[in-house]
Amino acid sequence: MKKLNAGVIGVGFIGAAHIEALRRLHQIEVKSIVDETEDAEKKAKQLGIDSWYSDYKEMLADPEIDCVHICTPNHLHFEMAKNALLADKHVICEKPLTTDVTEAEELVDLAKKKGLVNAVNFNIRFYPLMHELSAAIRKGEMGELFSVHGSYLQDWLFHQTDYNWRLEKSLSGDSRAVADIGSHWMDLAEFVTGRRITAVMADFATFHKIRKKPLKPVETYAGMLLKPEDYMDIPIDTEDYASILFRFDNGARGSLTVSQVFAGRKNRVTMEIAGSKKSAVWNSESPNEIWYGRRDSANEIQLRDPSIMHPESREIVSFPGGHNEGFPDTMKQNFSKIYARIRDINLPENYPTFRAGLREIVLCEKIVQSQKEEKWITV
Ligand code: SOE
Repeated sequence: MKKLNAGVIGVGFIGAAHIEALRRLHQIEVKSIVDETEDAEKKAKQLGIDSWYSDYKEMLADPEIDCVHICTPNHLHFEMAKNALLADKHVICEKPLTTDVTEAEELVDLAKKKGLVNAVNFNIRFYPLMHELSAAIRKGEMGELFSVHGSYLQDWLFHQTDYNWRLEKSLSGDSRAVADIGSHWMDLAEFVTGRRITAVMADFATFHKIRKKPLKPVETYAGMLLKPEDYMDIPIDTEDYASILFRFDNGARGSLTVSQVFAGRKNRVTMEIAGSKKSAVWNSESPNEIWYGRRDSANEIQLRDPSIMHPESREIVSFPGGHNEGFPDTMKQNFSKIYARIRDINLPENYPTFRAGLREIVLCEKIVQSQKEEKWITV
């Protein structure tokens, strides 16, 4: 099997997670990293990587790099993804793909024109029980779908002193909680149900209208280590919280609550689906089990066990039942499918492509519009 070389731009929390996931796959080498601070060499050495750049365009000029991972703040995604495609590299971009629809459309078109593999890291689909539920729904095991609801709750921005680049519109985009975590939930809801969201109605809230920004940079989830005296006051104009109502194309109804200030919920996605035969409930903090509810017989809990799963979900399980898999495994499974297609372009696009990235930007824009205009918006 041909060895493929990856280059990772941005090595904060999520870039390092990409590197770890890639290293757990066979015949992929993380050849270079890009870090645009003066710490590039230090970070590369810490990560055990021999090649580093402080300008991503230099990495794009390396003919040995097959696939570029973009793990930088959101406002840089468009330009980097575009230049990577123009340099004939396959691209895996963190979400959101861009900060507006026009840019995302341009990337979808360019990737198609170039015939290059393009993907967005909507990793939550790759919890094996989410593939399992998707297969069960497609095979009619849940019956007709009545409703889909859930939440994505975090607490890493709970304190007024919690700070991160995602709080700044110029780096992150017009929406924060919805674009950052709501987009994962909506991608999951459409993937699992196979249904499309057709209308949205949203209500946002910003509880910390002023936040205390550290006087030195902090990586995602690392803010807890700073002291209160190292901050300055910054007004906040993106949402800590949102509630959204949905209509789906089969008439199903739905709702989502996202919050980045929900104490005690670290990074918890819940998905609750009601069908005419049974209902299903799952959450990402106990990702190896799913609850099925019935009216006329006993409820049941299915544990992630490849020996009793549908073939399409069994193929993204690496360990037997009881040997739990979690967040890092979702990225490994996503990358495994993406790199398989880099090797063989005739394989199906069974991972989130730039079109899935565009879809989430469209949904986020409609949600922001609904919040501003205080009414239902058709998608
Ligand atoms: C921060 O909210 C964040 O890192 C998201 O950006 C990720 O997509 C999610 O996986 C975890 O939390």
